[in-house]
Amino acid sequence: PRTIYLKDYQAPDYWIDTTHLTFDLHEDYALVTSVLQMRLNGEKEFESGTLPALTLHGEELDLVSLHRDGEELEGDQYQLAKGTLIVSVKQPTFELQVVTRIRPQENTSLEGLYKSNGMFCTQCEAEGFRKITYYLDRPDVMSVFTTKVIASQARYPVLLANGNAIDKGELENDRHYVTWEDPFKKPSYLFALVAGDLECIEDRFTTMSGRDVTLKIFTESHNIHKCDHAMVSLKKSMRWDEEVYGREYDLDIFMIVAVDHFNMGAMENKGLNIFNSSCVLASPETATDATYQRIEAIVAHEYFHNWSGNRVTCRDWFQLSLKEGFTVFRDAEFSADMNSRGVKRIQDASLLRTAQFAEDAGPMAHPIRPESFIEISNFYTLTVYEKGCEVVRMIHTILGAGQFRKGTDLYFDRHDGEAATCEDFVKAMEDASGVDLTQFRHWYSQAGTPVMTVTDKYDAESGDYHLTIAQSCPATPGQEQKKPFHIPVGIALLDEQGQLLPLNAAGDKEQVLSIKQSEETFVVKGCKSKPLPSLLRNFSAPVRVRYDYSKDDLVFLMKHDTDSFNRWDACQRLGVAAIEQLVEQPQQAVDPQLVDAFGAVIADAAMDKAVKAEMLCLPSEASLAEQADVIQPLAIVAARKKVKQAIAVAHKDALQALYNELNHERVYKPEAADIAERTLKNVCLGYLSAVNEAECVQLAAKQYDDASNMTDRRAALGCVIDAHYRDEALVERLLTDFYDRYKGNSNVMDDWFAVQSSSAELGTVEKVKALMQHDSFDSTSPNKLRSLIGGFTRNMTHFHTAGGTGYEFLADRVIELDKQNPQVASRIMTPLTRWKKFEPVTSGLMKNALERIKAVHNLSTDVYEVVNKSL
Ligand code: HT7
Ligand code: ZN
Repeated sequence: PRTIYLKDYQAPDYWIDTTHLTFDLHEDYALVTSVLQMRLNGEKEFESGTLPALTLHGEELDLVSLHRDGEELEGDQYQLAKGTLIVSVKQPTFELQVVTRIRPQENTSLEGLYKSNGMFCTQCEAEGFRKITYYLDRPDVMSVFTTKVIASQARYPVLLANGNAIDKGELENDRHYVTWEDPFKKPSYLFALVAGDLECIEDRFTTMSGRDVTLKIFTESHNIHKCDHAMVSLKKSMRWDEEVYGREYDLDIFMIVAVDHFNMGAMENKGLNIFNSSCVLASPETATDATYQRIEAIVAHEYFHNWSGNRVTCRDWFQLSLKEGFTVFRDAEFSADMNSRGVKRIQDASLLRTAQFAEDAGPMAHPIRPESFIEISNFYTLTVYEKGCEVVRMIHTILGAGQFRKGTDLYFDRHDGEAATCEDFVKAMEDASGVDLTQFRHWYSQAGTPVMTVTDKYDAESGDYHLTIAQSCPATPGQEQKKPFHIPVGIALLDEQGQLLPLNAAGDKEQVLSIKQSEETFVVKGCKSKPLPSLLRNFSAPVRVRYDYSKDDLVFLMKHDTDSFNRWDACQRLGVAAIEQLVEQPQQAVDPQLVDAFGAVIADAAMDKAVKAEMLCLPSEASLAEQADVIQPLAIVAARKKVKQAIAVAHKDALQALYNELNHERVYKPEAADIAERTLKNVCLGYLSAVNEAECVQLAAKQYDDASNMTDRRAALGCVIDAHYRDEALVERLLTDFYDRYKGNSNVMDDWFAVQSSSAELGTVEKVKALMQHDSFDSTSPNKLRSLIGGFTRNMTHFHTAGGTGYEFLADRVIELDKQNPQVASRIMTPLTRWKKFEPVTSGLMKNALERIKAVHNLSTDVYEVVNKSL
């Protein structure tokens, strides 16, 4: 496999002004006719008098015929080489007609045109369009598309593609057609087609300039009652993008289609978003609060791409974070405005610190704008998306909201209808604000998580307080030395009463420092006693902070800090310290200071319930593993469990009282205040089920039986499964009951598999193997694979079980799956790539599993890249 480098980027030799596609869909094949108006790229220099050959991308295609300006081409005028069709050219502008035959029914990779539950659908990002027809399948080639879809009327009454429907009619043999025209130029990765027996809900939206837009959400008829939340979310997103970014929708119709077999969450195809059904469908009985919020966020994300991604797209795939990082930032701000801002920040920072920091410290570490790749699908990463979002957020913090908005306006105006780069985005920000972002650009080119080491000194005589911030960044593959970053660091100082001190002559009590040197000192005058610093407030930069907080300091911050992120972070630090202590010395007692501090949080009636629920969650096993120098999986599980049990036993009465207070019946609404109450109630239930008493597990069972919504039922099921007091008959009863209730609902069944495979109590490798044989398991469904196999890889107890059987099992699945769906195979093996961080015996077993994968012939580029970079 070939490595592709950013530095080698070259503009294309030809443009495609218009693309006319005709899809003739049949049960065992599809015929695709593509008519392209081609034009030489006049801005490039070619040897005088010659026209370069046209090299089109194409994979897994049967070429049926090829015409240039109406003339059928013979074998000496074109060449089929691996992955390309090379055509000789006679004129600078010409028409090319290509007819290909493809087999969507046999397409298990879910890239290109494929079938899911009997319907045809497409996934073209990043390089799937080349599995449909020969094309310049690169994002800088933008074309105006017209698409005619022909299929059986009885089997596929609904025929959709991008843009507006301009023609439809009936044909012989019960066939019909619809023609769609998308007036906006777009790259091939935004192409979409759907043909199926679908129903839709319909609504309307009036844009800020008064245009009327039709909104439709399509799904199989049995799910039609589960689309309302997605529709409400869509309308909220459309209004928000007008109000916050001044961006208006541009077509007459916006459609969403839910499909069951999908490699990722959703796809922003122009005017025709295709969604994993798990990211659209919700009803109170079948979806949890978390699912409701996820749907709202993903609907918004894909809708926001209409500007950040579609109207302004990416020049090449190295610029992926240009659209993804920016759009994640947009959807995060939207969710913060719709729900609890503080909690959204905690959740996002927590994901970043747990999973993205791990990626940045692993063998696949890359900058948000990678410099090379073998397989672009491997670079749809937490780094490109979530760290990319943090980089945009830092620009927002440095510029301020007003200047940032001027920057985005300029960016959209300047590059509308173009394929842009990350550099274009930063330049627009600079030009609009006058702020120099020269040094800030290192965030785009350097990988790794910077470490900020903070020390301080107080001079009682002068009242001067010195805060020194030093930064460094660990080496990452291919990048030994790093230049200092421009880091915005939010700070405040707390006095002995917990009040915020003025930081400067203007009396500001909070400030964002712009740290640019390897070491900088910041002085605050007039402090009557040594203040306590609150650092990196609101998680103002994606860095690790090292400051020697005592436990008393952390307890103080938990109580007094006005920044909810830092209150939560203090709680996490205290939890990490207590658990790490037990990892090293398992016989020791649980830190009583931690137990008391958690008791104070439980008792704090004034605290925001949503934040309180977050604060009461101990650091996850994954986050503890990320922070460990050497991961000892079973010791982490045992230590965390011991701490949870100690808190639960010490505060059982208070937890029970809080649970009772919150446990009242009401009509289900996925609104912030209600979600906060349910979350906190279920956190209490989680602690209570860590108490080794029958009445505690009975309480969870009662909640399960009485539940009127999925949030409460699912939480209770998890509590019973992992309860300290073991009642295996009850576990069995509830798992069977859950199955019987929801077996007709594929998305809920995903969770039924995940709750078992990820359980420390149930999820043995034997159990997972048995579940793979279950009637409801479908090995062609990425959702099922992610639930069952992915759930198992997150199961620290059994995945890392002695002897390495968990690793062997995963290696077998990766090898098997690679032939069927390389994208899912390569993602699912991620946990093995972290082998170097584990204690030696475990590490060796993980490495063996990777070596076994590496030895397989004909690996996909996806798995090849990950396995080779990991070893
Ligand atoms: N832009 C979309 C990316 C995506 C994707 C990438 C590779 C393979 C399958 C895929 N499905 C969707 C999703 C997004 O970020 O909005
Ligand atoms: Zn996206």
